[in-house]
Amino acid sequence: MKDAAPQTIYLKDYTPFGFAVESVSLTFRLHPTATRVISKIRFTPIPDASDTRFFLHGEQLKLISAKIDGVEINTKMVVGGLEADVPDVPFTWETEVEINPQANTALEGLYMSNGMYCTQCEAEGFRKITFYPDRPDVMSVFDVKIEADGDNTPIMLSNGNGVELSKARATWSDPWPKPAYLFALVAGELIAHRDTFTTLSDKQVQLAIWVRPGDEHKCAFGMEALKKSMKWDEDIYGREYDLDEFNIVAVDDFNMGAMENKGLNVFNSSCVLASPETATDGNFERIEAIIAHEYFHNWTGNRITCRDWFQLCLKEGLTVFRDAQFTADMRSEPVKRIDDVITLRARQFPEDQGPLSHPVRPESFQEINNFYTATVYEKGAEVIGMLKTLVGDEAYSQALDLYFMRHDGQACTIEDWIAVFEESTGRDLNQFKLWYSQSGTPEVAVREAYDGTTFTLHLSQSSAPTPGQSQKAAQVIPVAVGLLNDNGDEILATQVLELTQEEQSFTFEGHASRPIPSVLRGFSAPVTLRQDIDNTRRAFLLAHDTDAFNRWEAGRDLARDSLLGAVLEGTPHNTAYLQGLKAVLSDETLDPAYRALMLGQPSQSELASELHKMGHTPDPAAIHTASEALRRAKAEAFADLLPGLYADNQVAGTFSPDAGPAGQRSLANAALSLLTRLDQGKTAAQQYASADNMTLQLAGLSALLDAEKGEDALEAFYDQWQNDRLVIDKWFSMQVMHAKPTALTKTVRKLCDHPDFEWKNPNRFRAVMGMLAAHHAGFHHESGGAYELLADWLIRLDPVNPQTTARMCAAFQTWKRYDQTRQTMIQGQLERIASQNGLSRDTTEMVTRILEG
Ligand code: B3K
Ligand code: ZN
Repeated sequence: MKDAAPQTIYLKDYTPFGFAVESVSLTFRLHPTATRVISKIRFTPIPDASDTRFFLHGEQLKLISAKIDGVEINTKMVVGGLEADVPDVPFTWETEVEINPQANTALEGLYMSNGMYCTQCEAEGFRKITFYPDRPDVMSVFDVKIEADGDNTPIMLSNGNGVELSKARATWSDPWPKPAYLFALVAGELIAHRDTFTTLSDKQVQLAIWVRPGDEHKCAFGMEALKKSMKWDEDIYGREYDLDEFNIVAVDDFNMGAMENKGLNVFNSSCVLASPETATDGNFERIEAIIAHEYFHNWTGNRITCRDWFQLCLKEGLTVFRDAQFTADMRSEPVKRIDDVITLRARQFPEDQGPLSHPVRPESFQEINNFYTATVYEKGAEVIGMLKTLVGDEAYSQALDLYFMRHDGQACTIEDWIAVFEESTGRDLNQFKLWYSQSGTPEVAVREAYDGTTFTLHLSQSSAPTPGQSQKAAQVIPVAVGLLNDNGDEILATQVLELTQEEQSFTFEGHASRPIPSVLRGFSAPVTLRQDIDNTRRAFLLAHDTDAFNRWEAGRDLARDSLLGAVLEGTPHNTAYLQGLKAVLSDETLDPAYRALMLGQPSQSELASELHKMGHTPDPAAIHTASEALRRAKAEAFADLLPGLYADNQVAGTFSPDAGPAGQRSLANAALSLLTRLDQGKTAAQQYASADNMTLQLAGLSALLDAEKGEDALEAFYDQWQNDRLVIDKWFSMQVMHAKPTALTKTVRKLCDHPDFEWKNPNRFRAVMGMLAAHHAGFHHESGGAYELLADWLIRLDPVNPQTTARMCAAFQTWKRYDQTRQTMIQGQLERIASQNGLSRDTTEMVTRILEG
């Protein structure tokens, strides 16, 4: 829990720190319950600084001594840190503090995970390690000495280059100035999987992935991903690595995916460890992307960092955009785009359309950890994508070169970023900047007109009010459009229309017959599109659109309307959709991964949101029934096709996680899921029994659970994998995901009693509670039992780990979509959480925003 009382911080109040930090030297004497941290920091007062107060952040620290230039001084303890009288000339500040890593269950600062020392400092964890100006605009070089009892901690790592490494002592030096949030230390019994990389300028970098003994065989894929990322960043962005070594460590207890500490990336073990037997294709792809993401931060985040935490999207939006480009290059561009849009709609849209809505650059916060959101990350990346679309690829590249050249070594703002683009392109980006300050998802409505030669698209935009923003100004929205003729030939290649006003018309001359537009190609802006077109048109686009994204989107729209019709009017599922989809599935010229995505359908939560927007009150049970019915309808409509799809996409030979074979497996598994509805799990049982990799094994298990024939397989799965934590997480999740809506709380309660439900481990907690919240029909079951169960566990977790608790409160963010009874039940649970004594700042802020928004 935080020491500081809740306080709202505003972007407009930014003031620079009055002192520069020239150097930091830290000594750690590691001990599980009483680690000593000795700091020696060289401060220089900044002439004419507006704020001359010498305030250092510090939380949960026991101060042993404080000196200035070698002389003991008195300090004044204040909320969140200390103050002291300091000279007006450069001076050396020294403190010794004691901290207790073992007691640190919040996993922020220095903590212990299975006997291993580990740190997480972003955003404000360094203040739990020593007194320091813990703000990203204070950058310094760091030297670190680590001392320990060599038996338990033979390996001791920190940022930068290793200088002296012995059994009981290690010294590290990081020559690149960095903010404290990029500090890292790891110590414990670790084994390295090593490799090297030779950079553009022929420098050899030593690479290592450090893991616990026993996990060595799960590092090879991550290492390949790292080397590919290093190469890609040189090739595409001209960015070279800048230290002699690059270390990655896998840690079991971690609040998020990974952390880009300079030269020492720390990873949640689930985001780096993989072997064919234990990781699915989805895991492999995610690992590759996260390794790339953290590596890319070396330039977008570390060399150029953020002035303050309001600028978080400066590094996160850009780095997500870069990792998406990387995945698209390594794998398939349309498949990656579709995956990202599915995620954006599932995670960012609900955020932006509910009480937690905030701009990509927020203007205030109480707890910054609550703003590592889909809006900052994923919408932040969409904003970069739009900018690139608007200025063009070449101008984007030039602007990035200028950004790296001009701002290397600085802590920057969105204004700096925009200025680089304005200067290098000559374009006025004032209106574009609204994407950073205006929250909510704009809606773009499309109307068509044709007079025999001229085809016109009338576009209009609007944005619903969001918390704190009742009025919205028109934004600049790049709408990529192509035109097709009746035969499906492209008669106008993709063009970007710039919608800058509330209403605008765009004309296309010289069309002797009415063209068919394909609008918002590649999902060129994070908006919702309202296009008054019928199913015949959609079926045409599903069959012919030359833009792969929009072709998928046409199928998705058909599926959505079919589902909405079934929910609202009980209409049977749309045959145009089923026939069109069948043609796509049978088209062997199409990438299997793409065809697998085509087989998907909007999630139940997405349908609930859609119904809510249409003015209906969503009924989770009816949505569940309709979704299941559509799957069954597909199984029946494709009965003659499925066995062939399944058989033709079996991959022979040694397992490879590459996009090609992974795509085939995803199509075969999508076919299996439908086939199971026809053969009562016969094929699934065979697949489960013969699977030699986790992708096939888990898909087999999943299908068997769907067919209610999974009991034996579940038991066998547990017996086989009980010693592998990451696989056992899957075992927990699977059971929650596949529970019947009426049995969900019972299933989850039973799992919570399982001896392996180590609830203090974030991965395990999320495997169960995250899945509970994601099970739409079960979570929103009319009994309200799941609401209560989740609230019980959030109340239990909060004193242990506020960050993970607060994040999971978002499960309740959509509460106002539902009927009065459900709303009252959810409100009751939110109020119950809010009323807990000593509730963390993190959770208090989230619950308050959800209740009040
Ligand atoms: N920058 C970290 C996230 C830190 C989260 C702090 N609550 C990982 C990433 O975005 O790469
Ligand atoms: Zn990041």
